[in-house]
Amino acid sequence: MKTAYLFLTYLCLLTLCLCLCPSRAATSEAEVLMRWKSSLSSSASLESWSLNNISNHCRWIGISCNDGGSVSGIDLSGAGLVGTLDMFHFPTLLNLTTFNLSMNYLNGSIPAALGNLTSLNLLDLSNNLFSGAIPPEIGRLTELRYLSFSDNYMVGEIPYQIGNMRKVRFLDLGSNYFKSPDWSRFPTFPFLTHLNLYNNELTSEFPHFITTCLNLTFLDFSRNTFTGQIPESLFTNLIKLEYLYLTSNSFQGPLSPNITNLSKLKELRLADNLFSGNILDSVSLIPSLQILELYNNSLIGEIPPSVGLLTNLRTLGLGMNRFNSSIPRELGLCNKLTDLDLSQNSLSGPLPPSLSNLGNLSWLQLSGNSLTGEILTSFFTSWRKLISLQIGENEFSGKLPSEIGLLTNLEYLDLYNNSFSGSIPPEIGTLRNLETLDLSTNNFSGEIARVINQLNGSWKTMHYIPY
Ligand SMILES: *[C@@H]1O[C@H](CO)[C@@H](O)[C@H](O)[C@H]1NC(C)=O
Ligand SMILES: *[C@@H]1O[C@H](CO)[C@@H](O)[C@H](O)[C@H]1NC(C)=O
Ligand SMILES: *[C@@H]1O[C@H](CO)[C@@H](O)[C@H](O)[C@H]1NC(C)=O
Ligand SMILES: *[C@@H]1O[C@H](CO)[C@@H](O)[C@H](O)[C@H]1NC(C)=O
Ligand SMILES: *[C@@H]1O[C@H](CO)[C@@H](O)[C@H](O)[C@H]1NC(C)=O
Ligand SMILES: *[C@@H]1O[C@H](CO)[C@@H](O)[C@H](O)[C@H]1NC(C)=O
Ligand SMILES: *[C@@H]1O[C@H](CO)[C@@H](O)[C@H](O)[C@H]1NC(C)=O
Ligand SMILES: *[C@@H]1O[C@H](CO)[C@@H](O)[C@H](O)[C@H]1NC(C)=O
Ligand SMILES: *[C@@H]1O[C@H](CO)[C@@H](O)[C@H](O)[C@H]1NC(C)=O
Ligand SMILES: *[C@@H]1O[C@H](CO)[C@@H](O)[C@H](O)[C@H]1NC(C)=O
Ligand SMILES: CC(=O)N[C@H]1CO[C@H](CO)[C@@H](O)[C@@H]1O
Ligand SMILES: CC(=O)N[C@H]1CO[C@H](CO)[C@@H](O)[C@@H]1O
Repeated sequence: MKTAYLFLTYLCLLTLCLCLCPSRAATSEAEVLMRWKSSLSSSASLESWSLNNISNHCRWIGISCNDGGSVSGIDLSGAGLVGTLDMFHFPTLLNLTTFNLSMNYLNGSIPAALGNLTSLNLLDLSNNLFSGAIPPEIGRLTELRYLSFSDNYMVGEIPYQIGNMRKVRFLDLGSNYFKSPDWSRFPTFPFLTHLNLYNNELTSEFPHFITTCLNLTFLDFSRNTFTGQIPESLFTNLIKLEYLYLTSNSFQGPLSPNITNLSKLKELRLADNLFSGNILDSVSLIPSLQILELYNNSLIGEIPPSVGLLTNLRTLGLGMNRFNSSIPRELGLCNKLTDLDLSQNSLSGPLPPSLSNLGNLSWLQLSGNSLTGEILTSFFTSWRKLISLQIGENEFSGKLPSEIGLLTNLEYLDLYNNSFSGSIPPEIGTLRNLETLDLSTNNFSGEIARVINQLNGSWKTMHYIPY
């Protein structure tokens, strides 16, 4: 009954509109939007979308129109929508240039008819529950500048038809289950600046077409299973790169000294791969670097004095490699460092006194080396921001300065398996944020129990703090 009544109302409105409304096309746009709305199982935010208001649809929430009163933009990001795009009638909304449905709960697959929206500039379907593959019809969207499917449950090969989008600047397919296509069918994208393929199931060698996208500033391949060497042409061609993330893949081989040519790099993240050789001399000549993550590779040789040239560094992660020099005193010039990880290498010699210049350090991990000598009082008087000090499994010796009590932010303290001697400074007992403490396997003497008793409730002890 109710449905029939609604249908009649609908028909009357339609007839009325044919005579009264500004344009028939506009009305049918409103109708198809209404039809989509009614297919959604949750659309509370779309209250203004109503049949009573059909002539007013350019002022509905999330809708914008062109001068002719035709829908040109839909932005319903974060609108709490639950449902699918199955009932979205694309062929009626051909004036759409921007379409943002990010951060909803939309599921099902992306309809092939999306390819009808040939005027589309911006398509953001990120952070939904979409599944299925990218329809090859996507290749009809030749005006797209911005495309994101990131953070969905989409599968299949990335269709080579994406290559028709010659104007695309921003392309984000991150955090899905996409597989490698035949990359050789991909052309160059002359305008592409941002390419994100993070966290997919891509298994090929480094796709060649990337090194022809000369405008790239951001490239993220992290968390895939790419293999093989990085092509030389990446370093010689992509000289605008500012962010290069290849973390957690199976890339291998030595990196070319020509990496220096990437002179605008701010963040270089290559951790968890099989890279070999030593590139520190080369990357030291990129003064814009702020983040350098190389941990868990097979890098060898010296940490060269030239790292001191990297005065903008905030993060230096060299852990889990085979560096075998001493720590150069020039590292003390990198005084913006907040996170320094040299753990699990074969570094030897004492900590240079210049490290007391690193007053911004929050995380210092030197565990698992063969470092010797004493921890200087001047370190503790300057490392006031330290949250984590992990220097276990080395050969440090001497007394632990009582100034350790100045490290009031300290949460993790690992001195395990060194040769520290003398009494444990009672000041450790005043470190109220301390959660994890390991002083075991040292030559400490004195009333340890007294100190431990001063530690209050929140701490717990571990025998070994894994990397
Ligand atoms: C029609 O839409 C406008 C703009 O969103 C809104 O202010 C108005 O309250 C709506 N009227 C009805 C009857 O829903
Ligand atoms: C697109 O908008 C124009 C007005 O700018 C209008 O004349 C035309 O009918 C619209 N096209 C469609 C398919 O709605
Ligand atoms: C889509 O909307 C979200 C949330 O407002 C915003 O963060 C995102 O930048 C928008 N997408 C584009 C391409 O503008
Ligand atoms: C979409 O989600 C609904 C529940 O909200 C579920 O019933 C339906 O099966 C899902 N559809 C697909 C294609 O996953
Ligand atoms: C890079 O993009 C700009 C416009 O943003 C364009 O003018 C230029 O031709 C592009 N450069 C290359 C090498 O394609
Ligand atoms: C570095 O690039 C130059 C061209 O700029 C090239 O001649 C040279 O062979 C490259 N070096 C390596 C190690 O590939
Ligand atoms: C080191 O990297 C390899 C290769 O990506 C990975 O399989 C392994 O789990 C990583 N090891 C650790 C301890 O993270
Ligand atoms: C460090 O390792 C390199 C290469 O494995 C080796 O040639 C060199 O002698 C080692 N240096 C030291 C100080 O052990
Ligand atoms: C901490 O870093 C800032 C820049 O981020 C720098 O100006 C300052 O000198 C550093 N502090 C110390 C104690 O080195
Ligand atoms: C302590 O480290 C040394 C190497 O410096 C090692 O031989 C020894 O087994 C370690 N002791 C314990 C208890 O882990
Ligand atoms: C008008 C128009 O372009 N219609 C197309 C919409 O998309 C479907 C599916 O790709 C096509 O079959 C139509 O021709
Ligand atoms: C074009 C360019 O800057 N090329 C430089 C790349 O880096 C090497 C050093 O590895 C220089 O010799 C080139 O001049």
